Amino acid sequence: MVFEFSEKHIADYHLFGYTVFREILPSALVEDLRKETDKAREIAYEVTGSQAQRLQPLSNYDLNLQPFKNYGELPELNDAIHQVLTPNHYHADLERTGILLEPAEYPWCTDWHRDWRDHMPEEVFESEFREEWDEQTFDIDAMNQINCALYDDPSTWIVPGSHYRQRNLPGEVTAKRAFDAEKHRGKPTVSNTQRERDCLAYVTGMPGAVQLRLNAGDFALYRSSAWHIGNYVPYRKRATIHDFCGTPAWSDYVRERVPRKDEAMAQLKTAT
Ligand SMILES: O=C(O)CCC(=O)C(=O)O
Ligand SMILES: [Fe+2]
Repeated sequence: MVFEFSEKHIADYHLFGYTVFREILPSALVEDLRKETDKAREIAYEVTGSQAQRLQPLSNYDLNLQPFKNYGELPELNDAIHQVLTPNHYHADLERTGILLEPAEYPWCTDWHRDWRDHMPEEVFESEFREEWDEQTFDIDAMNQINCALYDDPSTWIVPGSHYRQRNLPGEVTAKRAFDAEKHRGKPTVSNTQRERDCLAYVTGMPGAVQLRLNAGDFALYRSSAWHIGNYVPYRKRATIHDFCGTPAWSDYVRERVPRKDEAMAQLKTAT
């Protein structure tokens, strides 16, 4: 089916925190991109090891970037993004864009998280970033991210509607904390099948979680402030373009906040 934009994409984005532009990539482009991501996979395993989750940013590696540029310029896609977000939003800055990949050896999952706030100790978030986070929750310029699947990809799960909640629910905190690095990420001491089950049990332990099922050529736009997770198995080939979707001002802000976080972390370390 040829992709057709509708206002439901806008309504869904606000209500659930994500929307999918189904089959928006032409098949010839998917094919060109798959060829390059086959190379990206080899490079990622070499650079990061056989459990690599991603290669990012693409511009750092010896790849033919032309198909990614063509993807970035797709008029239907840019138009759909501009309608859901604003005309100032752009994607496919190849100095940021990455590819998410399947692990080569064993299943694993990330922990349940909300990007940025869960990438630092809670006290650092609360003292340094809480105020701006609360504002960004309702700011369409902020916290937009994309996954664009080149193969069918059900790896990402999300809690619909959680993007609008500034405070976590007790059950969400409990579900997140059930993550065990040995059990869900490290080299398994159990079979791959058991590891897969253990990860799935952790993933589905989050209240309200739904699986984001993408088909090849689908483009998902989502609020990175929503609860989400990646759950990976080696038997399912994955090459999913992963990117932020920002305005120039948001891009500057994202760069500016990193040293602030580093400083707050260093201070916390000195204080403890
Ligand atoms: O694999 C995915 O789709 C999600 C990855 C993710 O959320 C992350 O690495 O922060
Ligand atoms: Fe994330």
